[in-house]
Amino acid sequence: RHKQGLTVFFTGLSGSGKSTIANALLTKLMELGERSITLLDGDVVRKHLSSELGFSKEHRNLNIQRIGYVASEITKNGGIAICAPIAPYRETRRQVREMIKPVGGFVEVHVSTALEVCEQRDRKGLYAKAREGIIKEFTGISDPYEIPENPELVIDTVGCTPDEAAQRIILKLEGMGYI
Ligand code: GGZ
Repeated sequence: RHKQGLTVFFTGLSGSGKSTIANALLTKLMELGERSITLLDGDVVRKHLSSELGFSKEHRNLNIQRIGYVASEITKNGGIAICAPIAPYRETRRQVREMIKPVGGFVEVHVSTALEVCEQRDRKGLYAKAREGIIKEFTGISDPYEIPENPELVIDTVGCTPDEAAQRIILKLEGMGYI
């Protein structure tokens, strides 16, 4: 294959559906027989790469820089990196884009599921804990989330299955000539 590498960078609130869509995308890309694909999921990265970090602005940014660096190496070597952190700060997301653009493709996907919906689902019970003040600096509740201004794709999981969301991303990647 002669195609360049690329990074699909998800951003969105906790419980917005990033991981689910990222996994559906991973499956579809593998079925298409695409190049080596690496999933850098938020909580997995936190465990293996950023275990000493908390959720202050500085620590979140450091976490995202690390993800961005690993994704840029994968992209540079012609692979596909799928990243799925919250990445709440616009400036940090911009830095990651700047780091990856020179070495390959970059597609930012905003999983825009509304806070009310994420909180109502509350799959892991984190929102309830954040409301009670048990978890501090929780994105959307007691910490900011800066909405992306120019993402390549916006996906609202209300009225769209993970499979449909992943298919929209595939079409986008094909349209951009990345796959
Ligand atoms: C946000 C938190 C927090 C706070 C723990 N704020 O939905 P999850 O549980 O499984 O994924 C979330 C994950 C966020 O880590 P990220 O590395 O994606 O965040 S960032 O991009 O901002 O660095 C959530 C859990 O960790 N979690 N405490 N205070 N999410």
